[in-house]
Amino acid sequence: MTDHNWWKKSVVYQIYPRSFMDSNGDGIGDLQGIRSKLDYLQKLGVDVVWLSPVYKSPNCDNGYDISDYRDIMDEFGTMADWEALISDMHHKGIKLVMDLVVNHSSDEHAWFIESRKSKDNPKRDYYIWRPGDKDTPPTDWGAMFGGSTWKYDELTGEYYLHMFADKQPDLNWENEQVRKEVYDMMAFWLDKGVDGFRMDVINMISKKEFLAPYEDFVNGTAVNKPYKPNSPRLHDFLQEMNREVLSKYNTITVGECVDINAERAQLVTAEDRHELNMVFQFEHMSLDQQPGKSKWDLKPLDLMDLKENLSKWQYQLSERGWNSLYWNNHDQPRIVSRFGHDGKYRVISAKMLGTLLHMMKGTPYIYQGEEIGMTNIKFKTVNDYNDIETINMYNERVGQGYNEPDIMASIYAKSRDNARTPMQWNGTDHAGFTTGTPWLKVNPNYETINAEQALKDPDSIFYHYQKLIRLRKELPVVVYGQYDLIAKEHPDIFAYTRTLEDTVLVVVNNFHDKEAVFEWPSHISHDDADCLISNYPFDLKQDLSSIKLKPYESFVLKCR
Ligand code: TEU
Ligand code: CA
Repeated sequence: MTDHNWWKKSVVYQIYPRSFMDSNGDGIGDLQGIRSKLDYLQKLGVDVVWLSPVYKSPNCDNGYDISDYRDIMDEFGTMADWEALISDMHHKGIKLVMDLVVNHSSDEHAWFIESRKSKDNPKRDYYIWRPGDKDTPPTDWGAMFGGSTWKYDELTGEYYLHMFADKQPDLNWENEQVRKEVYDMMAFWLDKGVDGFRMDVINMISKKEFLAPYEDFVNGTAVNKPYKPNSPRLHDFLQEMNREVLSKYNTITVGECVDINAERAQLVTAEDRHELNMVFQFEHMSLDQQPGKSKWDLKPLDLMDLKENLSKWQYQLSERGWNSLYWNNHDQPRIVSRFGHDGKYRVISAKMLGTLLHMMKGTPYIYQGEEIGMTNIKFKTVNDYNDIETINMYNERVGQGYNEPDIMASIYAKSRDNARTPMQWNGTDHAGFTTGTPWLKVNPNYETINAEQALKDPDSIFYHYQKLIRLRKELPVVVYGQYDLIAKEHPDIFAYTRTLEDTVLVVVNNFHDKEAVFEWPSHISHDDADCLISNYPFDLKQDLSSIKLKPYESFVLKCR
């Protein structure tokens, strides 16, 4: 019988292909490189790989600007390489999720090249065009990578909408033909064997509510509203996509949703609504920024905020809907540098963070290098950075008179390139990532932090993650158990229970670099407690009613 809920029991590993493994010495990771590392992924035990975009792209945003949705980027290889990759993966029992980037395309996509040509081009309406004079954009909306969301195109004297870079024009989802093109393209990949999609900023696709119709601009009566993601029409589009494509295949789907709250996420992921399996949401990723400001405006994390936030999502999606669990992706800084300790307690704190996340209810995602505790990067000058968001912010803030050290401090904490330095495979030149010159410099700590070293050390973060993945497979309570926050008021400890029938897991994490005392909850018996995983040797014979925790100590006890 086909198991349609396999994605609830799965662990996903994200690969950012440009930085994973280079097979031909041009300094850029590629498909054959990934193929050569499948044994490594199998050893870790992950079920699914999510591959960031590998389609044809001029790379203004490293593949998130697609110029042909049905072909492979030359730098990454050929369609034959891709076919060999998916075939090898399937033989090893690993599923493949592709990135679906359909809020926008590249301005070099054939559709946009046509759309630009004239106001009556058949593809004009594939994108969002509005009249306006050269100095006054149609709305005052700001783009995610700085500046206005509107770019004036001399050719026809109109503006097109781009929520991200100006080389990423937004597709017009109100156009039925556009939606059909997208669904056909999805079927093309599903028929080639892909097992699902991660959908880039999928909750931004609907703009109708906020943007006056074209005619009103022409008549001079246009009234726009401030743009917000999550328009109600999102659900219509997702249900249509499900009906037209997804329901015909056995897939895993995860929608990247910026600024979504738990109530709306529940609507997107409730099984009876037939939209998506889960969303990738960002609330916990904004707890270390100043409220109302941008991610570059730093603020230390307060553990109480994190406990409250992650618990809210656990409770809200406990019965209806499903969570994804993550600390990292290609847009976020490295978690051990961010919420852990990347000096003396690097290994211990990375294990603690892994346990804290993987014992929760939901589908965990591991981002390449997280399993060996890779850290943030500090390049000396902005010239060593590649990321468009980082560079645009730098220029904008220099223009606004910020001082250089403050800007660099923001970059060190939050630049997306923290996640994008090449994967550290071994202690040889360029971390064994390439024999050439890497497209982005390798983190100099590769001599001590690398996969080869991790595989040799039975106490490594790698084997800790391997064990966390195995526990999920062995114990239904990890997949299905009810979540409850305990030690709620403790300022240093993040602890919770997972309960399924008569099994209770007690998950205890000291989040800080000092000792703390965990008082055992009186409603749970620890008489036959068994330790499933820990980051220091755990003594079961000690008095469990009050446990003294070392810095970043973490353990999971199974009780009944
Ligand atoms: O990211 C969505 C997004 O909103 C990002 O701008 C995110 O908020 C930011 O990177 C955090 O600093 C997705 C992709 O994951 C990202 O890589 C792309 O650049 C973006 O969409 C446009 O496709
Ligand atoms: Ca290469």
